[in-house]
Amino acid sequence: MIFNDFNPLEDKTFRIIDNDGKVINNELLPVLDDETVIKAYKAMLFARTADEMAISFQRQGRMYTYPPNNGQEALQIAAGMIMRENDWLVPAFRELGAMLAKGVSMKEIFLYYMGYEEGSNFKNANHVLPICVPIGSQLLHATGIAYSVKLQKKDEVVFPFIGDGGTSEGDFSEALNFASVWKVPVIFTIQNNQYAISVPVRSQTKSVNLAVKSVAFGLPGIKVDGNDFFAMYAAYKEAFEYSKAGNGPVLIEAYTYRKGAHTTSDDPTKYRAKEEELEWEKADPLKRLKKYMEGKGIWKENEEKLIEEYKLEVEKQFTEAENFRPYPLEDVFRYMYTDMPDDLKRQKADYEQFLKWKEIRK
Ligand SMILES: Cc1ncc(C[n+]2csc(CCOP(=O)(O)OP(=O)(O)O)c2C)c(N)n1
Ligand SMILES: [Mg+2]
Repeated sequence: MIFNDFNPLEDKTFRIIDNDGKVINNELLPVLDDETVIKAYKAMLFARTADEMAISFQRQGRMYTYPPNNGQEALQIAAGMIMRENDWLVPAFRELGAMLAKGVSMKEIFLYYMGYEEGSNFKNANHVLPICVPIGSQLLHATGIAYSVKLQKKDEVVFPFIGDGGTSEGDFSEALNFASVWKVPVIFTIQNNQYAISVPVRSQTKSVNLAVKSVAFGLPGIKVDGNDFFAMYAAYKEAFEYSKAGNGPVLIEAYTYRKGAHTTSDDPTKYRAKEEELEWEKADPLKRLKKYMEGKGIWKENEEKLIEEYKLEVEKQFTEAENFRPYPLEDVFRYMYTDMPDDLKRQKADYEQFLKWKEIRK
């Protein structure tokens, strides 16, 4: 088992290709045909293109605050390739690649960031929970779903995601603990992108790494190079087989880097050095996988042309989202309860008054 060979207590990191795309661990290289590797790269490239366009649309004032994913594509696409239709994706808010891989559309993603409820109601993606902003809470949902899966003897595995900062929340420990005690099928992924907004990991924990937190709760854990598509794929594959067979949960720390800002409201130059960003640039997941493919002579596509195609597709989906139905004030208050409680009714009436007052003042 790979998990046995990379003991997080010894701070080992599981890696298969280096920054130049060279295989350094041939023994554990997953068996994937060329076509599948190319498909994975294209999915990563699509996710990156879509992400960059989302930032641009936000900058144009055409949608609200957005959390960039640039740099975190490999681990997300690897997870997406392992998840089956009935497996559950339980995202936080920086899982664009995994959501796309599960069948969520960019139109739905855009609708979410325009405030529409329909941006959480995925038409062609099965078993995907809505984006979850209250840090850590989604892990409890994941353990709960897995408990129900086990109770109903279903063949489904649950894939929740959390950030490095999220591991300091009580919810993280509670979810891992009970998933382990109940021996339910959950694969927890920590996207350790080194920061929680401006707070670096070293200010977050005294643990030697984040995977080691699995030890206390009695489940297998592994720290993986999150920018190494092959290592992430191999780790997920093993975790998946293990959990699916009824052995209980697994914790994967995907060691990666958030290349962009925390959100479009953040400025990372205020808290991190350019040198650090340049150092991580060398480990960029797309560059690494492309170098691997070039080394094998299997990458023959015109990348510029591909990006142009992807941009047209994303643009089309954005236009559809932008021309969606009007946004009534009612929607802000409507979806939390079946019957709107009195205090929300009051808030809504107050806000309507305020809008009227603004209109009169014009
Ligand atoms: C319970 C809770 N506390 C605080 C916040 C504000 N907040 C939003 S993102 C964030 C940092 C999250 O960092 P991390 O878990 O590392 O995820 P990342 O943003 O790096 O993907 C915080 C503190 C929140 N959304 N929910
Ligand atoms: Mg983080």
